[in-house]
Amino acid sequence: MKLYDATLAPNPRRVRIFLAEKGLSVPLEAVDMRAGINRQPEFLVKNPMGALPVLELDDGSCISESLVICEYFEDLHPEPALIGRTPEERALTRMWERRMELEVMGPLLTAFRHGSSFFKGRIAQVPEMVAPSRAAAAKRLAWVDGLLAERQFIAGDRYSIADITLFCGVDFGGRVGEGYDAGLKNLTRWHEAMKARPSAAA
Ligand SMILES: N[C@@H](CCC(=O)N[C@@H](CS)C(=O)NCC(=O)O)C(=O)O
Repeated sequence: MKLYDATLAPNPRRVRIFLAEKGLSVPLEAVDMRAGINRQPEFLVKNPMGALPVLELDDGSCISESLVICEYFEDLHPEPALIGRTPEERALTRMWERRMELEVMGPLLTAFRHGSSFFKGRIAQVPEMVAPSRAAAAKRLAWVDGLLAERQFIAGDRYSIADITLFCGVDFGGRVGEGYDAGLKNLTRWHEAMKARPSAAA
């Protein structure tokens, strides 16, 4: 088994942090996104989307989509539960994870993709998408800040994959000029707590 990885990219980091929280270690193979190795025919056989991460199993089959890879490891190693122990816990965690991925990380990464020089020539950039995507991310982050006034973690009172997804999104945003409003005190407190976890080094 090995995980095709890219150190600075937020989606592969979701899986690395998930593994670290589980106490698991999987061999990593770095893929040079800048050189476009993930878009070469050899890589597209592993993931036709040309995206990272990809988990290659010993029989050669390949699993992509960060969330699905994490679900696979939760199935193999249920403890500590990062998705949930009961159907209800799992449903609620997945609901929050999807919200963090689709409603927060999504617009944040869209703003980055359409505004950054890294993506110049890699995608058809539409500069007009930057401002509304940024505004959408900011609105959602203000909402999350309000939620975090009354709870310690995104899905409630236990750390979960929803925290991992949001953490990878906002941490990456901060590194690429898409940071959030410093006035969001609850979000800042939560972010500092996430950074302090040993898994944040992954
Ligand atoms: N939905 C996918 C998204 C994967 C994705 O977009 N990965 C980015 C890195 S964060 C990527 O590989 N982009 C390829 C490129 O920009 O060439 C997942 O959750 O794994």
